[in-house]
Amino acid sequence: MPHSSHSTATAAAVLGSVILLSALPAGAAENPEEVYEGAPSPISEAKHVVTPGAPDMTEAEFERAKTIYFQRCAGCHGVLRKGATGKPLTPDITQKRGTDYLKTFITYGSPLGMPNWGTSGELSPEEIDIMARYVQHDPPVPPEWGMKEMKATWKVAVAPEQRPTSKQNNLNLDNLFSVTLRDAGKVALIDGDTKEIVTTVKTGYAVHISRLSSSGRYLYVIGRDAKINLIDLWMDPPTTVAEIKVGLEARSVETSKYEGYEDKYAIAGTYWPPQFVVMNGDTLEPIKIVSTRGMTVDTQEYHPEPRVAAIVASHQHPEFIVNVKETGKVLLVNYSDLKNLTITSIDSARFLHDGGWDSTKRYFLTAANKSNKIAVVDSKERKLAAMIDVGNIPHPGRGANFVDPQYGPVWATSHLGDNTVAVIGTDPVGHPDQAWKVVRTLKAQGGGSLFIKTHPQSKNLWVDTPLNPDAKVSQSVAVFDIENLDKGYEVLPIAEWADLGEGPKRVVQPEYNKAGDEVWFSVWNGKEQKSALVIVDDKTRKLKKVIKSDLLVTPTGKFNVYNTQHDVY
Ligand code: DHE
Repeated sequence: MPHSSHSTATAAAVLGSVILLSALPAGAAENPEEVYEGAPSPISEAKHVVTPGAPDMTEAEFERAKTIYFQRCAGCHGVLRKGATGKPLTPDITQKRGTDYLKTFITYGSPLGMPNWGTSGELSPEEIDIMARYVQHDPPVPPEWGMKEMKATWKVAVAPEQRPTSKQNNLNLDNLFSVTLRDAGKVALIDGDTKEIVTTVKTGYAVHISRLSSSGRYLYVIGRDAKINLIDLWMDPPTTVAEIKVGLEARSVETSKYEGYEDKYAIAGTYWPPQFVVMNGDTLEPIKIVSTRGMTVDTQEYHPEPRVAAIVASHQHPEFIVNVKETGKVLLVNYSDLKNLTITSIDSARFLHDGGWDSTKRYFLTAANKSNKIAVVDSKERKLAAMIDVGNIPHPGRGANFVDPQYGPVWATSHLGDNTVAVIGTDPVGHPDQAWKVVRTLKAQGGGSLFIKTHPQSKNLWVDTPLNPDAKVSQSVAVFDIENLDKGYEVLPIAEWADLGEGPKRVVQPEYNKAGDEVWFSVWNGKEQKSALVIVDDKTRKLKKVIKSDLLVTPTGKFNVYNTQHDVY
């Protein structure tokens, strides 16, 4: 066995699995601040640290490593490197491994998911050397971000009383799509009827998700840098009316949907600092900040960095349902009395990530990804309904609800770590024997799946695989016939249809239009390369339209207004 592969295998065995999620398309190595001239990233505000026993680094090398770590590594390993989807990388572990060993590991990656940063060309040998030394030092701790910092970044560009009292544009808002233009620090609003780009709106860097207010008037967009834009869809064109930076790194935003609280509150969860904040829905004024630091569900040890992952709004109570990744707790945050706040804390398992509602919107199904489980929260009774064993690293996005011809109402997730789709019964009344059990396991194209989707009007179940190492698989999508699930899947060559030339061209995140007769895919290429959106006719599975434009830089998530507003998936 050649020396390098031997070292890689050993390194993988010791450091274990790390997930490829933070791997970006080639060309995505830019400093976020070059792209988005917003507030500095947490790492640039964290101090230079020198740790006994760790190899020397110049201040310039340390700065460079901080930036790389934050862009490429923190998503999986955590800012404090305590580990989550990726293994812990604290000096007590890394110093024992030593620089050469760590360099090999970073260069070649691991079969279990650590990207091959060296052999893929994404990091140079010099950068790998810097990173191998950097992780042997204590992690620099970024500053906290409290009410004072939030208020200092909070701007209301158009006060609620100055906003229009009726819709000023001719858009069919129900079928508008908010599309993340990841590396451009923007979203594109695309008319789902004409397929025209209506406008682009400058946002935070690498927007993660868009969500709608209960009425559908306001669009909330959150960047990885924790900047939120509140966009008024009634204006012509839709425009940012308020913004705030709620922390240094974030992934989730949601709005109050319970009767009587429509459009009243918004909530955002942050990765750093580990906390969430409840804001006024129409101004983003921060009202209440709650830390998530605390004990883990299993070993009941203190965790200094429990990051906020997915958040959904309850339809049963005036509550936000907040996934806390590292402690494995689901928090039901009751917003009916923010001064005397009630939070129900439900123990599930580590590390909570994404999830969505069952078709009745009573049960929230969410991935505890490194436990290979789906937790089911009964939002009505405010308790855990079930913990279900599924495949390797479930990653549902919001999941897919449909009626299985044999087992009745089900919800499905695909997986990052294997090629399976777990189909789970969700009807405890009509199908009690199947409820909260995996009723079928489908085999799709491969591992590296992030999102799965169907629509109540559709008979298709779409499974993407953007992080599969085989380009043929990452550039195509699998589609199952819901009425004939045993028949296997058809593969559609989405990236080939986009006809873009060079690049990774990952096909990511199926999203339906309002009618449920079209499904949209992003063909996510490098920042300097051409990307596109590909629209497929859902009935015929034939290409309907390719949207190409110089404006479409690195499109990833797409959020149809109606479907997002009403939790249709
Ligand atoms: Fe995501 C959803 C976190 C990498 C695109 N992503 C989510 C959610 C979380 C999350 C917590 C659920 C939010 C909610 O519902 O409230 N994502 C993370 C990470 O921590 C991670 C693993 C690593 C990182 O460094 O960010 C990560 N995500 C990615 C990507 O690489 C993707 C493909 C492109 C990107 O922007 O970085 C990506 N994530 C998305 C999208 C959604 C999402 C499109 C919403 C899907 C949906 O249909 O709801």
